[in-house]
Amino acid sequence: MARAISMVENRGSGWSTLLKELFSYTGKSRVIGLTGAPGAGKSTLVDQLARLYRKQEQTVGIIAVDPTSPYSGGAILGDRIRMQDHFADPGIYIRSMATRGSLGGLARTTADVATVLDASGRDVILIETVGVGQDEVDIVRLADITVVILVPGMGDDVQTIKAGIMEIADIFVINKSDREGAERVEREIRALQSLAIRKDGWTPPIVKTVASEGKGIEELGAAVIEYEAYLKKENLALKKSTDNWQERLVEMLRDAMLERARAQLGGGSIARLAAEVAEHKRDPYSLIEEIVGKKI
Ligand SMILES: Nc1nc2c(ncn2[C@@H]2O[C@H](COP(=O)(O)OP(=O)(O)OP(=O)(O)O)[C@@H](O)[C@H]2O)c(=O)[nH]1
Ligand SMILES: [Mg+2]
Repeated sequence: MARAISMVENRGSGWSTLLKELFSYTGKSRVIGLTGAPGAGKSTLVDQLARLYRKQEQTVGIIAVDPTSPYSGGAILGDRIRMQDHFADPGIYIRSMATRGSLGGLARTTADVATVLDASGRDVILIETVGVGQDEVDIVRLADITVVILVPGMGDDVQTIKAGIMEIADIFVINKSDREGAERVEREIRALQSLAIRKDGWTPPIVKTVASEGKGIEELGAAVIEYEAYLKKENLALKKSTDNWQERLVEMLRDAMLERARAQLGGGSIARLAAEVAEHKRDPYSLIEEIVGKKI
């Protein structure tokens, strides 16, 4: 498994052959994406959810995305220590990804790693990502269920985070509810929810947790089941999956086309062309048309 994941992550030779073969075995895992500000308690919550699912005799795959990013410095060590509990349990597979800025998009690579875990027969896949940018929004979009984690006492947190992340939440978690202000955060979320009704008619529930003490975890598990039941009842699961695939296909196409254009150009020439444009020796518009072979 580790070798398969590395191959896919690094685009090692044979990666696409592997994914092609694996695809027919996928689509059975429940993929849950968890996102939130640095230090919100994502890893603690993932750890607790993993425990819950293991108790129900489900196998779990965990992908911790980009734990070495400057947003969450030191998390890798913290995650290792916290998750050591599980290391003896073959029912849990944990993988950290730190591929920001490398081959392909982070979202695509994460999706491909999830594909490997899915094909391996994991019942549940938990993806932890720091909710800060477009990459993360793209990552959680590939999940079947997206959990957005907020914490009290971060002032205008709800306000700042709402732009990108709020819309993608299927379930809200207010972690660190042992701290003062959990009710206020809940009120703020409710206020935002009353302004925008979701297209699918689902009102994301708000679950209060104290992850460090294992409180509220069963409620979170129940909220996940409730959402899944809603998708099923309303026949929305396939639609959601189709929407996700539409995004992913565009993304994959973009990558493939870019790769092809790069290969045609040969190494180093993008830099040379950029210099020519910078020196106004040629215009970028005709240049791009030439590269993609569209001559008007
Ligand atoms: N008081 C309190 N502390 C908590 C709770 N949940 C987690 N913590 C603590 O918050 C700190 C950060 O928790 P993590 O699980 O590492 O948070 P994270 O969101 O994964 O952090 P990054 O991956 O670095 O972004 C740890 O010291 C946890 O023990 C909670 O419910 N209440
Ligand atoms: Mg973490």
